[in-house]
Amino acid sequence: MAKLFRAAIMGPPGSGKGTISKRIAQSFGLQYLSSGHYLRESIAANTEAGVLVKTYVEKGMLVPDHVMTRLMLPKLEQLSSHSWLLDGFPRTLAQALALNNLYQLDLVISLNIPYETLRERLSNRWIHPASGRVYNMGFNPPRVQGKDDITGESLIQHDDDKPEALMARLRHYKDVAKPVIDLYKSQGILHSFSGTETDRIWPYINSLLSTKMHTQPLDARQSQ
Ligand code: G5P
Repeated sequence: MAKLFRAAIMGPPGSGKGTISKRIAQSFGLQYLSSGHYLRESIAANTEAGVLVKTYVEKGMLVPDHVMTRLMLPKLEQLSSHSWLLDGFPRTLAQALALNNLYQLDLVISLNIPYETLRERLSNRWIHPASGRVYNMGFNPPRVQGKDDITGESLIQHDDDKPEALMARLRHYKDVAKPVIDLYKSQGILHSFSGTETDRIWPYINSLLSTKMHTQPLDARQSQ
């Protein structure tokens, strides 16, 4: 059996973690787990965890570490026989250390995107709440304005993309991410990518993953 591959992607709100993660999952067949999507799903389903995390997410505040690890680590246990990619977890040093106790990551991608780009992207972002599909009115618009491509249901904006919450999210990110980035740098698994366009960053990430996983992307294999 091929060795399992464990990766995480980090970056400030709006840096393209979700967009890139979906491309990685599709191209390389990794299971993809987004902490933000999982939290929003729990909120929408009004689960016990959803009720607990709702106020934090709406204000753009980080959910406390013990709550996050209690939610995410059991999800990972369910994926124990799969290669996976984490989007948005770990976010803090405490989360990274809790993850480290259970799994050795093979690779961490860190996205460095200028502030102005982040602000513009998030104010144009629309979501299909049931599936987590993300649209951007400029970069990745839905076929019919305001409607999900697959279901035709209405799109919404996140409460945490509204201006006050957004500023708080961007400010916090830097402080909290620094020790996590330093940890992964010291483990020799951090790969940073800078730029203003996901489509320009993607080929570098695609090529890195092809090398690290010693495989070609699924779409390339299928076309052979
Ligand atoms: P999330 O959901 O993890 P964020 O805030 O880290 O939220 P977000 O906002 O989902 O991350 P992203 O995934 O980095 O952003 O970016 P994306 O969604 O792919 O792209 C953003 C927009 O830009 C989209 O509309 C996309 O189409 C567009 N776009 C992408 N590339 C380009 C491009 O090249 N050009 C253009 N023009 N547009 C582009 O977490 C949400 C909340 O959950 C809690 C926190 O409260 C958090 O605020 N939470 C946690 N709390 C504690 N610990 C954790 N580990 C937590 N994880 C989540």
